[in-house]
Amino acid sequence: MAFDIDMIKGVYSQMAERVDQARELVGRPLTLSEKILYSHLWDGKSNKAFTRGKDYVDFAPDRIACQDATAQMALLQFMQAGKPKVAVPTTVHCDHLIQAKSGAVADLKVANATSEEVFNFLESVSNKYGIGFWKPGAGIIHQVVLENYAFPGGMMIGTDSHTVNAGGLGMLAIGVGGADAVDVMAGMAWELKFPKLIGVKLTGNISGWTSAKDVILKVAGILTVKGGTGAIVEYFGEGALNLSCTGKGTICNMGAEIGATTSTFGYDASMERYLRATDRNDVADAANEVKAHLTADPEVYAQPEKYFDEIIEIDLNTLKPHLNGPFTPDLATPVGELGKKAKANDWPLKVDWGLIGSCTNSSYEDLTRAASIAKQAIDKKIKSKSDFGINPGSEQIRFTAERDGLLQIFEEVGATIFTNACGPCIGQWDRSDLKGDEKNTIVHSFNRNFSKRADGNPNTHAFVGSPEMVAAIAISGRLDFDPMNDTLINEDGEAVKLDMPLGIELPVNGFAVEDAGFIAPDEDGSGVSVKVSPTSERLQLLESFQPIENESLAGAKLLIKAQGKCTTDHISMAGPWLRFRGHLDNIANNTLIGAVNAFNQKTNFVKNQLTGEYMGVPDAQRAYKAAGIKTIVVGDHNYGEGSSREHAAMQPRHLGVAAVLVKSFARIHETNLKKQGMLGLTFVNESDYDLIKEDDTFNFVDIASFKAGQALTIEIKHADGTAHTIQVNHTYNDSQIGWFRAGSALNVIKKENAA
Ligand code: MIC
Ligand code: SF4
Repeated sequence: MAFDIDMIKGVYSQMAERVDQARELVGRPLTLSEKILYSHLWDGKSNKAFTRGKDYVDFAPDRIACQDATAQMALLQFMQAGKPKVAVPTTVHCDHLIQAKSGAVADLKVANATSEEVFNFLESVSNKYGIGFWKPGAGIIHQVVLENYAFPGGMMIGTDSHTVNAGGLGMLAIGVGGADAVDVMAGMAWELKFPKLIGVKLTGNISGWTSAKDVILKVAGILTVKGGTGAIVEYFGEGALNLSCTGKGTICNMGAEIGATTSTFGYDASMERYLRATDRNDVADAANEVKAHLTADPEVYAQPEKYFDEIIEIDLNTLKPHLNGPFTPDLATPVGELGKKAKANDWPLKVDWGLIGSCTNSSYEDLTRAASIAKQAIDKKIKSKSDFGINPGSEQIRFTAERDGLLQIFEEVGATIFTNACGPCIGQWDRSDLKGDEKNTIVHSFNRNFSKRADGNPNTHAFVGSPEMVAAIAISGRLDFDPMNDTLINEDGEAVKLDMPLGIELPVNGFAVEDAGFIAPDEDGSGVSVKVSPTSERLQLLESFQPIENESLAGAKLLIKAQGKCTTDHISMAGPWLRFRGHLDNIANNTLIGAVNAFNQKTNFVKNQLTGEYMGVPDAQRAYKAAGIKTIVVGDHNYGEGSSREHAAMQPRHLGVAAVLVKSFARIHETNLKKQGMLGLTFVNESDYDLIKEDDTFNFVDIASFKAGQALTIEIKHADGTAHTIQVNHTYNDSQIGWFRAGSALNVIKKENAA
């Protein structure tokens, strides 16, 4: 039986009425995305047809998922909200804090010891507030959610950008910062700008070496890392029907890499099969009863150009396998063409590691397809030239894969089976084959490949591909290997070719597991005490942020002008810093250390305007803070791309940064800044970015009349006595301006609860 089946049935029981009403209001057939959005309005019934990309709308998500690295801050905030229990079903998953080193058993033991305090904290807070707890080793949040909680037509938010994975099961699942999750946990509405809609029509059929992963690698190449911003991507067409449910999950998962709010697919037979295979006949039966509402109206897919803001068509018959990278997930290259490109760009051709796993590609089907390649290597006597690492997506997948002999195949080619956790995907990887920062190449089936992400080495060139392609490339040891055309020399000196991969969608003998790793909360958790040691270096209770007063903004200094890509990994690095995710002051010591200073092209080396000295960004910022001077951060396009981590907003806020002024923002990060009571601003004229000099001081001329829909004016004073006055845009609505005035959104909740 499924978790929370009554909640799911409740959603379905209202769906018909709400969808019909919305259709009438909008006056035309509806896309699936619109059906889910309109059936999850906070006010219940809709009374207005919303304008996409413009109207802020209050929604009522059905559930929340958090992972250990973001849950700490989310729950520390929730603890301040003064509520006895979470208002909607919520789960916490321990997956980010487990380092991959020697193998699952040993690594898990080490993680349980080193992060004991954090895991205990999360378990006890979960128990106290009625939150389901998935312990370390249970699996990666998004696979566990897909296996247990996702349901067609539902709406979920999660404190992780890849929450969107659940679109594979026909949900609208959206990544948010912890403060957004706290609103919903506290029984309040969740606000989102009504998204634009991108339709992706899939024609033909996937076959051979091409896989679901290649669909999203291709889409990423078309839309780039910011092309999906503010939009939901809805996939449809005969090609969609022929993809497995977990394959759809892979496609939706990596929608985070194009900045999309989320991605989804209409309910179909593949989803029904998956629900039944994961012991949720009850959900499948309930979904079947409201089937028509769990996909778009037929007119929409017949003439998509009339209903979507943008249409992309991909012919799966001709789609080639891709490898994307290095350093950005949208640099898409068909496999056969990569050798030339690598040589031209001086990317190392020798591949040192192949890593299979991550929330994106760690399903049973993924493991079978990759294993079918590994098995050929054994049978055809090809010795793997690279090291191999595997992270299964969940204990259920791992247990089943072991029973079915898949893990043994990987081990036979020399792979290390790591814990069912994020591992190298989030820099939790003790990589021992490199001495220093050598230039090298790795291939993986993850979603992100930003600089330093997997191993902290800026010279590691990481390429993203499907698990089976990763297996083939790793076995060959060469980035320019094309398994569809090239041969490999085996141990007998013969030239042999790899046959195309074969996968098994769902285990023939069903899934099995002994201990899935779930701990249900107490019915009444009021007696549970949550302790945070005042001397802990891992956890710190939060103090309310003080509002940023208008006067304090006069004479604000430039902290850093960041150049080029500035993702949340650059603003608040993961890897070794994950250990401080529950301690704001300690993690603030990594603030913006990865951002490139536009004035000297160095990282973590900025001028402290008070002394003229160059120093690390956090050090300079702490000096401004001590002097009571507010600062601003200037950035390029898509600032804050990547993760949902609100640390990227809370740390600068904690250290006294008042405003972030950029060419454009990634959605989640912009909201996170607003939630924490900061100013997130964009240049009206992008070229004004070039006006900013190293010694600049800023005056927020008209901040006293900060209003929705009205640009602000900033005076930039240069050291030579000259000045410029520029206009900056913002997207704050009235209640978000209220957060700024109160110091944070949480301060507003606290005030309301106290009243
Ligand atoms: C990621 O993939 O970058 C993470 C780590 O899962 C993040 C969340 C985090 O920073 O904890 C995400 O994608 O939101
Ligand atoms: Fe974990 Fe990587 Fe997925 Fe983020 S993208 S949830 S780090 S597996």
